[in-house]
Amino acid sequence: MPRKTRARSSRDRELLRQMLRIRRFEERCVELYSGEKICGFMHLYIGEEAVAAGVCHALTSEDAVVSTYREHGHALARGVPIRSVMAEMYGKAAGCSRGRGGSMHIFDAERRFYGGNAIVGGGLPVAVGLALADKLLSRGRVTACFFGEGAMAEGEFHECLNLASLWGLPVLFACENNLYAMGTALARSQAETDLALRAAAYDVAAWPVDGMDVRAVADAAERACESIRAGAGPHFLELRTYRFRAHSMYDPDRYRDKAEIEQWKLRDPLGQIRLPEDELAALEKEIAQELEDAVTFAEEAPIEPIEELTRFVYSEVRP
Ligand SMILES: Cc1ncc(C[n+]2csc(CCOP(=O)(O)OP(=O)(O)O)c2C)c(N)n1
Repeated sequence: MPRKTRARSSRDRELLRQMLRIRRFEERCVELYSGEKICGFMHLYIGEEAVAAGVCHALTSEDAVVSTYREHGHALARGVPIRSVMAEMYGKAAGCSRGRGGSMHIFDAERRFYGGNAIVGGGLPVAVGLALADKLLSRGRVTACFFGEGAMAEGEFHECLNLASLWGLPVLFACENNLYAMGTALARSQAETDLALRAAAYDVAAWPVDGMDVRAVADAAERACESIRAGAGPHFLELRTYRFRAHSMYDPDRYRDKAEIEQWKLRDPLGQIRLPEDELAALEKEIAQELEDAVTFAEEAPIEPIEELTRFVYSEVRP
């Protein structure tokens, strides 16, 4: 069980702040979705915040992050400005992907946040390619790649782990094991459910972590990053977590027992670090203001003019 204790350090406070920002951002997105301000697919991260907050805390601004379609939390924890994330959710041109990507394609090359990817497992080769470039250029950077346990059933996962291990690439494979790939439970689709063991088959250092305990996640990510930077090659963390909400906004969520969901909610990562009441209230206020500013920004941002719609389809540079 995660330890429910008071914040002891500035790291604890920062981890709690990031988790709370992600939670409040997504709760607001649900309201905006109901009001049809946000459209299209939307996958919520609520319940899994400790993973993004803990892993991103171990990275430097030089490192890279590659994510999935459930990436609002990774983007925010990475430092992608909340205004540009919210404007992207609205499909506005001021969004980080010019409003062309929406919820599943948050992208910010300046912060080395390389998506946002709708394809299950699609980020894995991107991460391995980024890490290969870093290794060839001796840059000493880490690429953190988030993906779900469902992606481990994809051929890309096996190809990527093999190459990353063979070439000693600086990748942190951060597997978010929330036990379900859409409506399919891990044990119903995979013969071996010990995910670290599967990664270790490629001679990659791998171990499981309590993904509901943000301190445990941050400790594990720090340890893995230190080892990767020291040249030990890729590392794999199986982050055991749970999504409190359905797979996406369209999922009626009929494949899980309600009692199971309630059981996991008792381990809500946000409840693990306690702050004195006045400090928590101040933090909530700060986040609410940041969020209101982001919503106002997105509301007021102009929609891309129709004449621009065919831009960015083909290269505008003529050879
Ligand atoms: C290549 C591919 N196959 C199938 C899908 C449809 N699909 C979208 S999400 C998903 C489940 C993936 O589960 P997991 O990787 O565990 O991530 P989670 O959604 O639980 O975060 C599937 C099968 C897809 N987007 N891409």
